[in-house]
Amino acid sequence: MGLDIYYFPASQPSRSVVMFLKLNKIEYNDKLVNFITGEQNTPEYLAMNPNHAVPVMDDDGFVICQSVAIVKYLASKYQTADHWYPSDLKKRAKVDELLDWQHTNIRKHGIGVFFYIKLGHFFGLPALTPEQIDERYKELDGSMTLIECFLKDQKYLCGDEITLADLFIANEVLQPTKCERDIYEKHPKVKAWIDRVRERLNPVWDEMDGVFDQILSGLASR
Ligand SMILES: N[C@@H](CCC(=O)N[C@@H](CS)C(=O)NCC(=O)O)C(=O)O
Repeated sequence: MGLDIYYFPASQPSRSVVMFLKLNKIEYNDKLVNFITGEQNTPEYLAMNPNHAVPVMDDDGFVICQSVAIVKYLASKYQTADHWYPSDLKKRAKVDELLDWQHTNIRKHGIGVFFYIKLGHFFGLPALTPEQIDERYKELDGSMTLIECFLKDQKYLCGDEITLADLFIANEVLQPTKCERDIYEKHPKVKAWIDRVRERLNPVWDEMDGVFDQILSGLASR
């Protein structure tokens, strides 16, 4: 029993949850679920999460199957540093605003590039045509431009302190950087922010990114 976290490091919301746990020194039991080989589709896993996805948290029998809800629960339960998810109503609403945005925008457009180029064939999807690839990068470019607007002249997305919004959005941006094109070419401001986030979260960021890279290298040889 205790805090069980079902996750896979090639999954961006999984990395956000696990990074949050590590950064806040919260003890948990590692439960790896390789969604590329279909481990999320076993009857036991589906009984816990019928939506067959990682991450999932099982806190002594209390199960939550959405990454943002998991991290908000953990932030409250362990009373983590206020900057992650501020108690101030208006500051918190700004973090929530960006967490909602990430799910419907950068997440969608980052996956549109990364998932279909790197993982699609493991899920039986046809390869994208060059025109489709261009279109996917164009959509991602739109998300990157929005991130620049959100940043204004701030250090982080919601001001001068790092929040859950930076953690989740940075992990979404990381995903398509594993493909061939340089997504930062037109967006140096986003690159500078990612570098700042990485530095702020290290060594945890590099540790998780390294495991993600190992998974991708293993896939390339299959
Ligand atoms: N909204 C969910 C998304 C979870 C999700 O889409 N997970 C992907 C990996 S990033 C997955 O497990 N996919 C496997 C599947 O759908 O079968 C969250 O934020 O937790």
